[in-house]
Amino acid sequence: MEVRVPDIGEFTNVPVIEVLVKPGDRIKKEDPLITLESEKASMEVPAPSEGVIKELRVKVGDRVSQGSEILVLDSASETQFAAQAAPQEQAPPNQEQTSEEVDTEESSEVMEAPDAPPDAPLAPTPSERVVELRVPDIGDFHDVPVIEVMIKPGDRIERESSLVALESEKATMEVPATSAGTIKDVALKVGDKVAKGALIATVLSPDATTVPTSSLSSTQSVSSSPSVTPSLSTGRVDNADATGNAAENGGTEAARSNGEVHASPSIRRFARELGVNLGAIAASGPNGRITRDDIQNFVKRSLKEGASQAAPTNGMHLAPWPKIDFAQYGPVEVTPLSRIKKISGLNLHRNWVMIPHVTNNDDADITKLESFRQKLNAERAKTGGKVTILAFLIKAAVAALKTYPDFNASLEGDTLVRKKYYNVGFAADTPGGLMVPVLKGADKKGVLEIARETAELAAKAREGKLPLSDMQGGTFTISSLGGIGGTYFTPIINAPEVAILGVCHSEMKPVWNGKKFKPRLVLPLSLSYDHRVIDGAAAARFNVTLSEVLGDMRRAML
Ligand code: CAO
Repeated sequence: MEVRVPDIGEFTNVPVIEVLVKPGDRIKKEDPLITLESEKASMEVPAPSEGVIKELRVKVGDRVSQGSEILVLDSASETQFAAQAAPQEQAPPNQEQTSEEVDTEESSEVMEAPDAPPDAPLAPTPSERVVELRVPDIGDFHDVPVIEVMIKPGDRIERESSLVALESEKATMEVPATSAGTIKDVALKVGDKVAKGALIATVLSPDATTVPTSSLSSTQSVSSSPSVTPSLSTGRVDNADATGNAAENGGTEAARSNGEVHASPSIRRFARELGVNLGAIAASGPNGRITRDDIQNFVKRSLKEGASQAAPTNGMHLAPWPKIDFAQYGPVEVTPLSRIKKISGLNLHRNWVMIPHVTNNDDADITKLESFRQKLNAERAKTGGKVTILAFLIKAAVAALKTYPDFNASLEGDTLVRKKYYNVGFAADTPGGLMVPVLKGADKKGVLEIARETAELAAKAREGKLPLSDMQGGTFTISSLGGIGGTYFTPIINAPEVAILGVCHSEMKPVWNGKKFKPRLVLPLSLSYDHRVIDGAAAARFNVTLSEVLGDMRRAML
């Protein structure tokens, strides 16, 4: 069946601001399909019947009137769907639940309000008068439950500030103030049921002019339509700036969280179900409207932050990061971190915090290897293509990884995934920051080929031309600072790998051979490993094996 825009009263050419369904979605009768927003009201068009969405005929930004096509619904599967859906259908949230949620929210707002009004009732000054704020004509609705009270005695409100939210089966409505001033008394509480004319609050108003409740007439025609769910967002849509400014100028959190937000009824309902304060969410929708995605992203982020805070601090109550104005002690230069630093920083931080690192240091005697390398480079001087120690390190590391497969692995929960391929990443120092190109299939390549490829990859990294594919699939990483200096350091494991080899500058050192000290070229090795996977003994053995191979590269052929 073709689903069309029902009678939406006087509204024509109303923009579609949200499409809440997509082809393939199974929907129930009354599920919201799209949200329309005129200057005066937000409206959700509900499904006239249950079924499966076949095709959408509108997109965000389209303008529609009564009779415009919205989508094609396959209601043929209705019976089957109804049969499947029936047992899962949840009872609508009872009033008690809703009240509890909002009550909790409210009481915390009251507790947090820094300038809670004194208990004594507010009295009008000579220039003020007491104005009663009442529920306006809300169309066909009677006995509508109050689901949010957005004001409390002492609050300063603007004309059009939201006072209370009402929610019938068909609509969520926010009632705006018809007069500005200071709230004297609030006559309603969450859970009360109201109809037209019910007293909401009294306000001490310096304002002689009070907007008559009939200013909401444009919305009444919407709400009188049985097939749409309007939101009486008149005040919010028209006065978004004024409300925002009021909050900035010292409005309480409660006022900000309720007055500024702009969201459709189903989005408000969704937020309430998840216990999310809409005031805390950055809106990405048109006209500053909060979308379902905004809420989902907010919840995901909150869960992630909660988890990442809970794991490392483990109840240790870390002190907040010191905030110091460094310029007070002398001149400073402020530079934002590069994009690469920001990305690698996040990964390094996670890996450092989440992996129990241990580093095993050892020395390799590379005297013979270095003389061979120099001979090799002398021979190749004419053809070019220098071989650095890195190529031998990669070759030797593969030999050690084959001997100790747990180092060429990843931890997935309680399972160790040992990889039968050897892709060795190496840290490259680039102008933008640290990058880790990956040399694929290192076990199948000779030292010369490895030297050529690592030089090419490092050059691409420094030029910022390294494709993502050249940074993926690593099984083990080498971080060589040998060309720069240092003795030992603690490299951070490149998760989801379980070990990383740090290499520093080789030095000639006197080494005792059992009879006398002999000058040997010693290469310092620092192997960091994930202690959840690798024991200290295994790490020591790995380093011994690696040193033996570097001491005699013929072992790499075994
Ligand atoms: N001992 C002594 N000399 C060494 C050495 C070592 N362990 N390793 C390299 N060298 C020498 C090289 O032989 C070369 O000397 P010659 O020019 O005389 O031959 C010189 O140092 C420069 O080498 P290189 O750094 O250009 O080449 P490489 O293959 O050794 O390393 C690369 C390539 C990409 C790993 C390196 O350039 C680099 O970026 N290293 C920094 C890695 C890094 O930042 N790690 C930290 C990560 S954690 O923050």
